[in-house]
Amino acid sequence: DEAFFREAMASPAAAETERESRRRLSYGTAGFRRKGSKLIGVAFRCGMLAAVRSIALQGRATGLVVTASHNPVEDNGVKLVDGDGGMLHMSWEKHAEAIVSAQNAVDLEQALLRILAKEEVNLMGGERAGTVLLALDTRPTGPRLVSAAMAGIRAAGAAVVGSEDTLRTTPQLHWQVLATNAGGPCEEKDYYDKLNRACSSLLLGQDAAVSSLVVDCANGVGALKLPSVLPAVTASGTAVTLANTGGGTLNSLCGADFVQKERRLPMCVGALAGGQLGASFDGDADRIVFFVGGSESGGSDLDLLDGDKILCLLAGHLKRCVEGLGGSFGPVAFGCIQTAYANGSSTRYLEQGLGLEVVKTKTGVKHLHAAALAFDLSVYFEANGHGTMLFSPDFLRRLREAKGSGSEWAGHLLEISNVVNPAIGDALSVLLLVLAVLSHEAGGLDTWRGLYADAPSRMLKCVVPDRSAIKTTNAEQRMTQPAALQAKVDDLVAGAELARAFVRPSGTEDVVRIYAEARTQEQADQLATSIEREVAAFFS
Ligand code: G16
Repeated sequence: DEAFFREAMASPAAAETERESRRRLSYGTAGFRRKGSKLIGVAFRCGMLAAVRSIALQGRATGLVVTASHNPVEDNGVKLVDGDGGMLHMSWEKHAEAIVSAQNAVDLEQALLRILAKEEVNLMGGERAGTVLLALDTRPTGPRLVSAAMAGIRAAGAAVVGSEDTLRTTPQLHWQVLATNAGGPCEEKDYYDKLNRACSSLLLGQDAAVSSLVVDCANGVGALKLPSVLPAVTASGTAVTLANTGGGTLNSLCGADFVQKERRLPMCVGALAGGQLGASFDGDADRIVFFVGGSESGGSDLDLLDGDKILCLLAGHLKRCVEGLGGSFGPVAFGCIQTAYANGSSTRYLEQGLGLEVVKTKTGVKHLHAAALAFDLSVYFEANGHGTMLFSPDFLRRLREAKGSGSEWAGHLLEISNVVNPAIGDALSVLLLVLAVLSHEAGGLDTWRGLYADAPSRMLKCVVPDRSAIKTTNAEQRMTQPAALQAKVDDLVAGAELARAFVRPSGTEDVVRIYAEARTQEQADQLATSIEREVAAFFS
């Protein structure tokens, strides 16, 4: 399609595309990430691909979000949202890498032609009516990247919904794509209405689980959006204070990633008095962790309620609801999905304490989400606080029938499903879910904190010249390459008590991640540090 390529190459972003994308980038755990100033060409090309994907889906909307989530403020990223509201289908990731790595206009044209042929997309046919929804977080490089993405979308002949001002949390954009294609209400206001209605009905007549809550917004976009979902929470008696609302640096000494990895209170959140609950979002509000106690200077007094603890709270409540449905409801396939980072105690609690099925996948919500789809009802969480629950369409239909026949448990589960973001992990939705579930669970916050004691663990990261030298297997729990490094890890693990450890390349940062668990914190720290030394030595 000559006209299409002329238009693409004539756009202002196209020239930069050629200069910027010399290096081979991989699509990674959650899209392309690097310094925001080096992403113009990537954004332009991803705009094109999002448009082509929408056209390939016969005009169903797709999405493109400009964010680097938990990464530092100077980074940025481009993440594509597929027609079902989830992450870009994995079979298209290689297409994204092919067009981003093309070295010049001719390569780009050929890469696009190959994608069009492979996916049998005819841009000259009657199927040109693609639509791409856009969003960005609060990073300073965001608006320029959105402009480039818009040029790419238009060059590929699709319509753009959104602009350089469309600040949204990443999960809001995922939800909007899903809702648009479902043909229902799909504006930002509709997202708030849905959450608020369901949350207020879940909290109606309940005593608030906590009287006050401090939310660390990581100086990100969540700070702008959180107040819109708080009416039911505050009406139920929980006073909510927002911290790190934009005055400081994004994700710096604050946010979910900082709190989970460092186990320290985020800045601007002083020691929490009398068991008061805190929560931290990450920069684009797709992750949340909770905490009690602690001090900004660190220390062992921070009680972290991470993604694993959230999963256990929600799974326990859902299990009781399913039991409440009774035998006449019929069997319910109920599963929990975790990654290798899940604390061993949480997996034991789910399997042995609750008797639930646990599936382990590779890191990245796209993998957890895919595994969760196999169940009628499922909850997936990464330890870092990224997760949600899924209700299959057939299970929802059965719940509606049961509610029609008077089942209060079915009605309650349906209300829960309305607070859930079915597209992706969502900090706003999970915050409401946790508060609602706590208010329904005997013992509330104290019981939640005491569900299990975390096995001592330590996570470290090591900067290496080429993280792609590491290849893994078995949900990333073992390295297939370099085999010699895995052998060293095996030896070190064998030398510690109740230990396990793994090494994997990050999909979002230029680092290798190391995770170790052992009987004592000292042993876990030592094990992680020894492995870090081996990794550094291997790459030196
Ligand atoms: C992204 C993914 C998460 C993943 C995280 C860390 O999070 O969406 O599923 O756990 O990266 O990935 P890695 O260890 O490969 O760097 P976010 O919040 O940055 O989008």
